[in-house]
Amino acid sequence: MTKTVHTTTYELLRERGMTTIFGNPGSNELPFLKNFPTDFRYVLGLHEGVVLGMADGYAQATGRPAFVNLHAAAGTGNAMGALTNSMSSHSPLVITAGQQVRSMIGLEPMLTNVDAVSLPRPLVKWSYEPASAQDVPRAISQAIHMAALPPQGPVYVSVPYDDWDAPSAPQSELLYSRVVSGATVPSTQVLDDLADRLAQARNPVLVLGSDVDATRAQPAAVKLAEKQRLPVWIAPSSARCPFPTTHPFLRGILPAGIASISRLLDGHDLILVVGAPVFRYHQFEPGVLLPEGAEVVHITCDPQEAARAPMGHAIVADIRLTLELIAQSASASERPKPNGRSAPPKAPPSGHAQRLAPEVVFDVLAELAPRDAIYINESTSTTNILWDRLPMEEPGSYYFPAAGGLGFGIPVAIGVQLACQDRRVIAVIGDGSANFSITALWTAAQHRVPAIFVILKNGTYGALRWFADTLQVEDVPGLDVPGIDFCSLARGYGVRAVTADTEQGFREVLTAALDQEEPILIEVATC
Ligand code: TZD
Ligand code: CA
Repeated sequence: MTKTVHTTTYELLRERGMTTIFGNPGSNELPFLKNFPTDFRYVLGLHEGVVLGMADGYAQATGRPAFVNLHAAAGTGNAMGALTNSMSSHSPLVITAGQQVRSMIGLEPMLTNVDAVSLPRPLVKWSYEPASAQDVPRAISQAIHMAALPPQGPVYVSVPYDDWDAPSAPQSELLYSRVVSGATVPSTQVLDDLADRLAQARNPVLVLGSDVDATRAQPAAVKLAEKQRLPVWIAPSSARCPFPTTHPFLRGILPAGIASISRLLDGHDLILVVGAPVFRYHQFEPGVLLPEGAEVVHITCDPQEAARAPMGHAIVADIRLTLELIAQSASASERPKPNGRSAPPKAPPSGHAQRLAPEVVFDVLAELAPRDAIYINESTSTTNILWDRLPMEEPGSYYFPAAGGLGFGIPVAIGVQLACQDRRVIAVIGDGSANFSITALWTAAQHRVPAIFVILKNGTYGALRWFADTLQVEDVPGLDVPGIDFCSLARGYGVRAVTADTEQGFREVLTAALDQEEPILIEVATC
């Protein structure tokens, strides 16, 4: 019997280990989802931003492509805010969307994805609508390889819904076991040249970014830093934790302004940036791009990152393999051991009653959470406090929205927790950010995903107040978010919820939460 496009596609996904589908269905997707195989799992998100966020967390935590199924143009549109982060974090996502039947697309009936291929651009690496039904399994196979090839990233395939019952192309099973490898290392000459520069540098420094964590290259980074006695900075706006935060050589996270970065890197003659853009700036701070006498060498998996940097030399290569080679061949340096950072200032006493200083929240987390806890950060005004205070030593311990798009925290925590069942996931989320994807709580409840959601409730868009100050703009409307009861919202979606407004209270609810195997939301009043 001839196989259908439907059967072949599910076999392909099964062979690829992609048996979890993150989605939100519509009429165009029902023919794909029919007779859903029992060895597959469908994770329903109630809004496509949530669907994409959950898949993003799952993809980042597993390092492998995650499968997403969205509803036509409307569902894709809802997912695109989250897609800004996925593109920047190099998250491997195979995003599919149902299209109207082929014979009607031109008539633009309801829920047509008009110009489907253009819609998700520029937030995907590759976008496609197969020219025939028979090409669908091959196109999905191409999408999986495109997502996984360096630099990893999201891809998009639009599939007309009458394609699924069509017979598949002969020998489609040849797709199942294809191996497409893309990891490359620099030539020996490039590596030797870099080793020489490092050995000869008077005062080199290492700046590490998210892709060091994404490729599990921390051990190589630690080995290189220790052998060459390099002080280490975490790259500005880093979306993952590339180096143990308790390591004595760590200086901290670089700020995201041109002038501040140059000030902090002043005095270094060689700045080796690995696994990050040069640089991911945020606030506009005019100044010199590079301190006097400094040279940048940039190792990245992303040709666009390499090409668009305004300074330095770049090497496009696999981050882990390259770092391992450099660490292996590096000589043991006689330079003095670098100074790390000093202990963070003591947490300020909680001023007025019933509100905690954010420092206290992070100190309590640092003390009570398991050492290998995974943190999701979407509390925008407390990011530096987090980096100062949380011990993060294991790979895959930290996730932050790489392009700054909010709505990340709750769904990404769920996706990461689904991927890492033996570690505790703790999401620290601002009371502004939480609303962009609050419906994700429902999925956490339905799948009993035991993530802990800590909502820092200061009643305002704190980061924007800081920005308003920096930009010297006054009387801006729309910066406060009073009157939201997160415990009621959580309970409405089926998630247990408690409040904490004293340090002791927070200790107690966190201890209890860490004992539970179900999701919980903790609303903490902060100043
Ligand atoms: N919308 C989206 C999708 N992404 C954004 N980044 C913003 C709006 C703008 N924005 C920021 O960049 S930070 C922020 C907003 C609204 C405030 C977040 O408030 P919060 O955290 O309560 O989550 P803080 O700690 O009070 O800043
Ligand atoms: Ca807030």
